[in-house]
Amino acid sequence: MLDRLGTSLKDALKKLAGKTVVDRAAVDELVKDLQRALIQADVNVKLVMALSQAIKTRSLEEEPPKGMSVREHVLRIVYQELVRLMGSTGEVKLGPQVILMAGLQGSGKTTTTAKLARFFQRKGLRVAVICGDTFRPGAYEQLFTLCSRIHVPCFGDPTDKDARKLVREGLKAHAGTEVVIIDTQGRHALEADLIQEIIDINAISNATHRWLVIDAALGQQASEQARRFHEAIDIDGVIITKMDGTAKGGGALSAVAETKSGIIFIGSGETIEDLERFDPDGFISRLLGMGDLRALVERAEESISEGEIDVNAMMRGKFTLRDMYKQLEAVNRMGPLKQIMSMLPMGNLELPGEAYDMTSAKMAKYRIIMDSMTAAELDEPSLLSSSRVQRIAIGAGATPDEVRELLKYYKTMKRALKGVRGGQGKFNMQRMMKRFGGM
Ligand SMILES: Nc1nc2c(ncn2[C@@H]2O[C@H](COP(=O)(O)OP(=O)(O)OP(=O)(O)O)[C@@H](O)[C@H]2O)c(=O)[nH]1
Ligand SMILES: [Mg+2]
Repeated sequence: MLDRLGTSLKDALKKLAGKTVVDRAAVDELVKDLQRALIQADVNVKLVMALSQAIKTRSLEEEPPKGMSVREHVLRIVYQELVRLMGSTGEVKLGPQVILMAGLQGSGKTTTTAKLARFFQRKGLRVAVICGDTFRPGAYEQLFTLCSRIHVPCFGDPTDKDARKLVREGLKAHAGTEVVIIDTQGRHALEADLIQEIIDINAISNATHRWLVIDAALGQQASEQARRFHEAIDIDGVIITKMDGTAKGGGALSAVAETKSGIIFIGSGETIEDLERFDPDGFISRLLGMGDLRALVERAEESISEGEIDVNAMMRGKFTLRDMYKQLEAVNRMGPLKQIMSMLPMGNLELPGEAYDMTSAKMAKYRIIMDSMTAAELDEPSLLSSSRVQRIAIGAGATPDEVRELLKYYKTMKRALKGVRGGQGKFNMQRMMKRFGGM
């Protein structure tokens, strides 16, 4: 979305490379590029002008800190001003809480409810959701389907038209669950009865948080919505969705930042994993191509914390299907390889397409197939006779060939690990896994 901004800034900053003094012409040129990119991203013109002025003044008047090149000096100022434009982030507590989701129709409330359930689940909290949407046809099925994939209980009743009652019952049903998320109905505009309903549900649920979901494609108009919902139920966090599908993301971000409602998460895709904690520093540093190692550390920590993969057993040559499953899970929790790469300083590095393939569709399929296996089979893959392969295929909605393909992949992995164990060359599996985990 703000990709173009990143690219044009990098080009502009290149022009400053090797310079010994900050000259007005170079800064002017850089600011002009920056303005063009920000306005294309739908950032409010007034904000853009204020930012341009600050960058110009500071670049020319502030003394570059000792040991800092002209390029670094300007880059630092551009970075600081952009971070300021993006505002601050709100706090997300990892404890018992009730979260009320609000937002207009199609903004992404239901999808985000499931993504948040996944987020808290990964942090080790028990999560449940309530479908408080009695307006949209199929609302309960949509939420139920998303949540059952991650084994999160979903309360609702598609035949009941009383959202207030559903919320009351849902809270009772989920009593004792640490995090309860309430999905609500959306309309194409802020109608009076919608506002009244959300006010009532807020009172009934005594919600700890009221989070507003906004579509990034709204651009600058996002501020109006943020303001109106804030007036009704005192929004304490905004989630901007569909950042992956619009060029106006900068507008939505800066407009919401200006209303002083903290942006807490960003939705960047349709899958349940496509939710990122919003962090202005990280966001801008990634945009400027400086890499965001912090975000990566967070993810890597989560993925390895369970310590599920017994590297030592693997080194001794014991590598079962269960180990492979855990491995795939770990990679899955880290998010698509492509996303991980973009967080690294060498974010532009191109990987061959096949490298990504294994992390997405196929990986999901393999996991489903392995879910149909018994514990004994996972521990002892040699048990897998052709009749068992047949049974597993049916259970997983796959073809026997797909099951055999997985077994072939498993054998290849096992052989590769044996090679590693044999100590051919300097490659050290344990060290590699550690590095992967410790990044
Ligand atoms: N690309 C992309 N699509 C998203 C994202 N978040 C949600 N969507 C899609 O947006 C559409 C609407 O999302 P929902 O979650 O149903 O929106 P909602 O706010 O619950 O809509 P109503 O229940 O009708 O008010 C769906 O097709 C989602 O898959 C995102 O971050 N990126
Ligand atoms: Mg919905």
